[in-house]
Amino acid sequence: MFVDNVIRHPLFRSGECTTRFIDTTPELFQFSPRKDRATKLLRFIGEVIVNGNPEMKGRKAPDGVLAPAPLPAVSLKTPVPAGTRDILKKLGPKGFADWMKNEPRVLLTDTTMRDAHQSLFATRMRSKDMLSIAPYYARMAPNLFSMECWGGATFDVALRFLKEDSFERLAALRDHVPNIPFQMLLRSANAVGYTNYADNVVKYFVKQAADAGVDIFRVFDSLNWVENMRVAMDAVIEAGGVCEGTICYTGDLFDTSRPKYNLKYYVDMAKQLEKAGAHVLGIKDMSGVCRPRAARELVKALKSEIGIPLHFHTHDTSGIAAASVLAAVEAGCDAVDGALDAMSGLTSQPNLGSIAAALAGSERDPGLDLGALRQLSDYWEGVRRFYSPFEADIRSGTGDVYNHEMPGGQYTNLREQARSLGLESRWADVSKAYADVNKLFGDIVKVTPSSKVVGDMALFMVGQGLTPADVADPEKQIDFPESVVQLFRGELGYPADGWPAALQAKVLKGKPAVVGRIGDHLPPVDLEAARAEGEKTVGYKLDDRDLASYLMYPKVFKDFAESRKLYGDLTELPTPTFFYGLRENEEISVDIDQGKTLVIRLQGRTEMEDEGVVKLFFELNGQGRQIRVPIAG
Ligand code: 3PY
Ligand code: ZN
Repeated sequence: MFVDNVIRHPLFRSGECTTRFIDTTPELFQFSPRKDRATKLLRFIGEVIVNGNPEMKGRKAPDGVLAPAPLPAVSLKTPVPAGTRDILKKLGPKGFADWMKNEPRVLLTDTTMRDAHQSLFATRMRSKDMLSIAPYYARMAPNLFSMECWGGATFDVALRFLKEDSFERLAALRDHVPNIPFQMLLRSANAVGYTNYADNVVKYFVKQAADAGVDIFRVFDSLNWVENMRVAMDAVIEAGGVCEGTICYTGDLFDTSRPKYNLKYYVDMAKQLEKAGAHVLGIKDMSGVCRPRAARELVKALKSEIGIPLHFHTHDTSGIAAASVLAAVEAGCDAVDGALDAMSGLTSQPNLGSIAAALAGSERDPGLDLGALRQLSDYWEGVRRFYSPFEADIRSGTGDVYNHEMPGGQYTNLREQARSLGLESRWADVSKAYADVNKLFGDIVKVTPSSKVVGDMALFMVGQGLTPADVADPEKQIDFPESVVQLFRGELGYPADGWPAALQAKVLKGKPAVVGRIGDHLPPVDLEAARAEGEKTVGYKLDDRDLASYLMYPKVFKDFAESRKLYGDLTELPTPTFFYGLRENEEISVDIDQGKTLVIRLQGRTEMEDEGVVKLFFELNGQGRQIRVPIAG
């Protein structure tokens, strides 16, 4: 950069400069932000080429250069038509809920940008791949009920592993899609984290999410404890959002040996949620265990017992989830979730395009353009190839899900955790242990974060060779994982019937459990003090959204800020380059700052030079650039 400034300087060009030229020409040291960005990007790409993206450790990159995902043949000059969000804006949350109930068609949510990739490839989808297709959604699928595109694990993974700002993702998507409601998954008092936050932090976070573009908040509690949901639900209502108070479905309605999760359990909870102000009732079958018969009976019962519309969500881990969706639709469910075809099936949602086609022409025809859905799905098929190293090695649905009841969104992550502990070849044992832990814990709802604790314990048991009898044996000394101790202390709340007393005593080893809701014991966080502390940590001013991220994940946010300082904003890099680097002579273009494009080509490299450094030769917008990358030790 410095050399470029020298060469371009008029005095240097005139040949009239003296030996004092550098000392007397301070502007040589002023680098334009654009050039600085280019250097930072080259530094990142160089790092990936030489040392690999840390995310790829132990994974094999796809062979060959990956083709770009094909965009639909629709002009983006076409004006954005009015869509479902315009109805929401006009009617407000309550009127919108009434509208949902009165619609004869079934309304469809597309989960591709959140749950589908969370469940298929460990939440690794980058903003770039979402933002490229987003304006087409606005033009081609304005009648979608919503796009689930935020929350759940995406918040954390974006910051931690993709080095992206989740709020920036949301705001950019919002700019591209003004006409379809955005939906997020909110873990009540756990917000988008794995622990209970202070009530004022939850409220603050919800307000930022609503301001940045979330319209519909699917609020659930990982133990189905309505008391623990109220703060988040109130915050959503106060922020003007649609509050989808949600019951998490587990077990089997018709299994008389597990009467705990019977129809009455769900209807009672639904009534509590309606009373707590939910505009919509979510039925969240996170593991995909709600069989067609159960879906039909549940929807029928809820339809007759509560007055708010129903929204059904399931996963296709069993391979037959579409049957449950269709049963729910036939029983009168108002809205259902699916993932666009190329991102559906297995641990993801059932196939949205096929559901729409199956219902076309019926009285519940969702009214979507099937050709448009196909084109959007063609794009996703191309995108999915970018992420193949992150996919779990599963090829079919499995009835075993009815035994282990693992949430689809956890499946690939837990498999990943097992892999990192060297337990992947013992996956069958891990699944069996997961079911055993559920029984030991008293047959609980398993969804983030309670599911993570069950997963931690299952890995612990397999790793340590512990049987369920060992765990239950009061005489056998066990140092339980910290997350298990926290669970039994009541830090995530309580299941309706409490924890099994004997195991709780063994886990807590005499330590007291929290009485009541943990939020009642956590003092409010001084937000301005937290902002000051965060600013000191990262070395720059935090706006309200930064503060919300910092409050959720202080250490992750600090690491993210450091990555930004070193490499700049990486969002615009094509995904194959981000994960796999560039091959010799491969060329990419990266749009930075209002239509400014960098064309980057790798021309060549040296093998290792002295002191463990590799030199890379790039062409940047036609000019040669060298980057030296130390080989990581
Ligand atoms: C999440 O909380 O991330 C989930 O997807 C739960 O199903
Ligand atoms: Zn889900």
